[in-house]
Amino acid sequence: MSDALRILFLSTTVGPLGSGQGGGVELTLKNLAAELRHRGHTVTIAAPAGSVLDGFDVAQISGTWQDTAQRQERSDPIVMPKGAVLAEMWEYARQQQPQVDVLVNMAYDWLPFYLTPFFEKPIAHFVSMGSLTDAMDVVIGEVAARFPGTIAMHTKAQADTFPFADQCRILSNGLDLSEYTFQPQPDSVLGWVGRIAPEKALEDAIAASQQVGLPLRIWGAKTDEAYWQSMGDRFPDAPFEYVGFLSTAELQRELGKCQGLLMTPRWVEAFGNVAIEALACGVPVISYRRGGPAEIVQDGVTGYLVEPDSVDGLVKAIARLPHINRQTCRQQVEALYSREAMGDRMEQWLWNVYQNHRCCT
Ligand code: HBI
Repeated sequence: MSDALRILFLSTTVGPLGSGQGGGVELTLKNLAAELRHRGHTVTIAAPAGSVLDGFDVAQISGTWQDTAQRQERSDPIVMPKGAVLAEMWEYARQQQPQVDVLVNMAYDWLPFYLTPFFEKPIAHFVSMGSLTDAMDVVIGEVAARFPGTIAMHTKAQADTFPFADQCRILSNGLDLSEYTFQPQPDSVLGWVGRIAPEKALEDAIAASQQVGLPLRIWGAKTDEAYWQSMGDRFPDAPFEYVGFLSTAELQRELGKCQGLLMTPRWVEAFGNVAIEALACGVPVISYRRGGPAEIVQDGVTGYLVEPDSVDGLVKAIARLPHINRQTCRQQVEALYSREAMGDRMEQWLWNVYQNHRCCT
C-alpha cells in the first residue's frame, strides 16, 4: 500500500471558494489541502463554479447554491433547489472514485451523508457547524453509527450539540502561521471579524465599543444586508466602521493593530477561526463563554471569557486588555493551532477512515 492517499475534497455549497460565503470552511479547506499536499498526498478539490484557491485548479461545479443552513428552522424539510450544485458535485465525486482513496465532505448538507453507503470509497465528513436541524441530526447520526470514526468536528462544544457527540472525532483547527505577523503595539481600536449575520450578534460588539469609547473596526462578508443596515439604525452615533472582506494577508495586517478582538456569537460557534487568527497576530480575544471560542481562549491569559450575551461583561473585559501579554497569545497558537499540528490530526483521521473502510465494510 502506498504511503500517500489520493484525497478529494468536496467543498461547501453555499458559494464559490474565495467569495467569503463559505465562512470558515474556505480557510479550513485551503489550509488542509495545502498541508496534506505538502506531506505528499494527492489532493483534488471540487467546489461551486467561480471558485478560486491559490495553488489548486479546483474542479468547477455548476448549479444552484444551497440555502445556508443557519437560516433553517429545526423542523424544516430538506431542500434540493432545481439544478442543485450539490447534486452535480456528488455526481462528479461518484465518477472520480476510481482515482480517489478517500473523499472529504466539507458541506453541511443532507445529500453527502445520505449517499455515503452508496459510495464504494470512504467518505470522511468534516462537520463545520453545530446542530441546526432535525433532518441533519438524523442523517449525520446514521453515518456516525454505520461508519464509526468518519464524523469529525472542530470542538467538543460543537459535538455536544448533537446526540452522538461521543462518536465524533475532535480535530480543532489550524493556520499557516507564516501568513500571520505578530504585532506587539496596538492602536486604540477594537476589532470584530465574521460573516455579518444575526447569529454573530455584531450589535453587542458595537454597543460595548460605544460604552468604552473605542472605535470598532469590522471585517467580513456582508451576507445579510438588512441586518447590516439595522446596525446603523440602532447605533447612529457609535464609532464603528465596516472595513470590508479582506484577503488573509490584508486582514491579518489590520487585525494585528487591534487592542482586542470581540467575539459575540449568539449561537454555538463550531470553532471560530478568527480567534486563532487574532491570537496569531498577538491580539487578545474577548468572547462570550459559548461554543468553540470558549475552548480556545485561555481566560485571563490570552483574553477573557464573558457571560454570554452580557454587553456589560464585554465592557469590563475590554478595560482589562492591558493585562494580557500579546506574546503569550502568539505562543498559544504556535503550540496548538499551527498548520503542522492540524495536519497531524487531519492526516491521522484520514488514514484511520481509509484503513477502517478497507478492512471492515
Ligand atoms: N449551509 N446548506 C449549507 N451548506 C453548507 O455547506 C454551509 C451552510 N452554511 C454555512 C456554511 N456551510 C459555512 O459557511 C460554515 O459552515 C462555516
